[in-house]
Amino acid sequence: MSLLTPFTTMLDLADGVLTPQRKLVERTLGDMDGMYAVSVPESRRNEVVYRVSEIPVPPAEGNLLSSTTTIEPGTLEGEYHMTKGHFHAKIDRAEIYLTLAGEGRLVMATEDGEPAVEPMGRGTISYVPGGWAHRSVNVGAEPLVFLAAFPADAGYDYETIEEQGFPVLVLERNGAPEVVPNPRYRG
Ligand code: S6P
Ligand code: ZN
Repeated sequence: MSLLTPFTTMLDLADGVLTPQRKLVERTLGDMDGMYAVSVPESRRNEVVYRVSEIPVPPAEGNLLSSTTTIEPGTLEGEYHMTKGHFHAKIDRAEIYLTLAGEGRLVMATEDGEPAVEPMGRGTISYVPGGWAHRSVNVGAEPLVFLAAFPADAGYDYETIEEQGFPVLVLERNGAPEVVPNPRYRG
């Protein structure tokens, strides 16, 4: 068995920035066209919705991947800023989120379309069991920042969510978040 060398990363608890920064993915509203209830207007396509900083390790069974996600506050016509959401390609792989800053909702769904919504806030540890697709939604006025840890061989299945959506949406109604059925869900 070849061993990895131990290493340390610094995390800024307020904004999720990792030092050294190894792998950074930025998602704009344009990257997410088709995932919101309304289509993304040309004027907002370049707006960054969230950033994911990963601490890469080889995707072998037994290794642990970790990453921070920072979702900017805001909505697209009342639908809060959110991540794309995914099942894990190895669908039984679970995951833990530790929220560091901000206020959010963790929207989950099984392949059968059963939804679950859990609160995210500074200090919450969210457990995403295997078999549940997951999407994080920033419902606050500040960036939502969380640390994720999951098996390195989990992988990503984005296609299912791109095709079906989630069974529920989180919308801003009278200034507060409300979870409503997704009329466009195709599960
Ligand atoms: C990975 C974990 C998170 C997300 C990140 C962005 O398993 O769930 O690191 O990748 O929050 O979400 P998404 O859906 O764009 O990958
Ligand atoms: Zn995941």
